[in-house]
Amino acid sequence: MLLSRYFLPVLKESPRDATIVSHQYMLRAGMIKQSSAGIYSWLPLGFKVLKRIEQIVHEEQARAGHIAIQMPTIQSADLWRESGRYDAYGDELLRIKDRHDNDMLFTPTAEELVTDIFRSHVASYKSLPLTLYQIQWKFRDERRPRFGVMRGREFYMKDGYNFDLTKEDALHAYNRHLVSYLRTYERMGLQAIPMRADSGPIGGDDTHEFLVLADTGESEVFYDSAVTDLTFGDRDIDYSDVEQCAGVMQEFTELYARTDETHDADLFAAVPEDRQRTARGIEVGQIFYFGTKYSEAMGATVQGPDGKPTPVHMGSHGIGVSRLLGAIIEASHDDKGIIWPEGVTPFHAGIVNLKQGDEDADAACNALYEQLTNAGLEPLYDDRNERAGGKFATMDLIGLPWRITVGPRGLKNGVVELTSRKTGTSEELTPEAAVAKIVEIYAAHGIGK
Ligand code: 5CA
Repeated sequence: MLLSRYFLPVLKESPRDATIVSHQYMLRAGMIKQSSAGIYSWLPLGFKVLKRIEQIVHEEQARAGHIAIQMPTIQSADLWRESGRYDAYGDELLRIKDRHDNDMLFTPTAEELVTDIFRSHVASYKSLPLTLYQIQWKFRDERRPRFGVMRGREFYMKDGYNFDLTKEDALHAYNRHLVSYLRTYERMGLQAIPMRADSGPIGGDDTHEFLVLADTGESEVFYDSAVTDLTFGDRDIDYSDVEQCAGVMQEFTELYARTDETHDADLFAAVPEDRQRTARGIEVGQIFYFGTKYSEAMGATVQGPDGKPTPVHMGSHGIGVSRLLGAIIEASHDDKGIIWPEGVTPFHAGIVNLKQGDEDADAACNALYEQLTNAGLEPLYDDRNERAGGKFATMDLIGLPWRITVGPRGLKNGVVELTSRKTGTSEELTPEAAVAKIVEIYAAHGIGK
């Protein structure tokens, strides 16, 4: 993409109503624009990151054997009356009337609708296990929408639903989700710690939230510092292997890690004192096992091996896709702007031409652009006729992990400058070596050709 042709409405000043850094940078980098409280338009740069995150979620869901569907955002109230949640959900549920005076609602989550799809089409235990998921806009009429995409009213969420014959099978689905979420977040450059939580309006007994530690997080968390040493890495997981998934689940949840809702002072006191930590965390996902709560209320049964109708065991599993942009920025930024992890960056490298119009500099930039593109990467070339300082400031603000700076002086010596956004360190390399290095770094993340 040529910056001169892009739509990147950066702001010099931070808007006054933005109090946390991710919100400020998302506005300043021209990623989002508020349309009303807690509701945003996604401008090109923000939309690109949203799609990168969505793509990682899809890939990891596929790896775990889950099947993508898409359900409507507007649903009939009748299904919600069957489960009892039409009234129980309270003021966060946006209730709507259509022209025929039918009660409708904007989906805050989709347990009812997916259970209706299941009961209409699945009759036998032989079709199980089954996990259906979607990535879809949700609406919750939050009392205090704030912090930009962190607590929106309209937000983008991955919601998945497992259907299993027995509790044991459903607990495997729970563990499988936990494992696949660990991998999903790590690909985004995040450490998200599973913590025992409270189930709220979704219901059920077993639930874990995934928290990214950050000072601006809305949850207070208590944990054993040893949990932050755990990494998922490139483990080879067979998601159908019950014991393997249970083993990983055990490994990542046996140390003390809880949100304030489930915090237990006595258990916490048993953690070695020098490892007791209290911090803030951003909830980027939550998994639930709620057994037959919805299947019994809505008659979602299958014929079991004994020929008898059996209500299915279910759970639901969410990832805050749009919230993740905020969480990633909270976890990865400095005073100049965002520092995108390679896995989610909107563009893979920025090319800064120090002397637009100089024949050699223009030719070198065009060649770099072409080589990176041919390698399956997306560069952003700042080809504007602007001061170098302004170009650097924009690149730092939008946070591309790698910047190649091209100027006539360096080119006389056959070199360009490659700068890491994260460390700020630069090295002089031939243009070919700079491209090769960037290609190699992204290849390690499975990105590029
Ligand atoms: N049905 C279940 C699982 S799909 C469910 O709705 N879970 S949830 O309520 O925990 O939401 C899933 C994730 O969506 C949360 O972990 C959070 O990351 C994100 N989320 C929830 N509310 C908001 C909001 N108002 N703004 C942005 N993200 C949100």
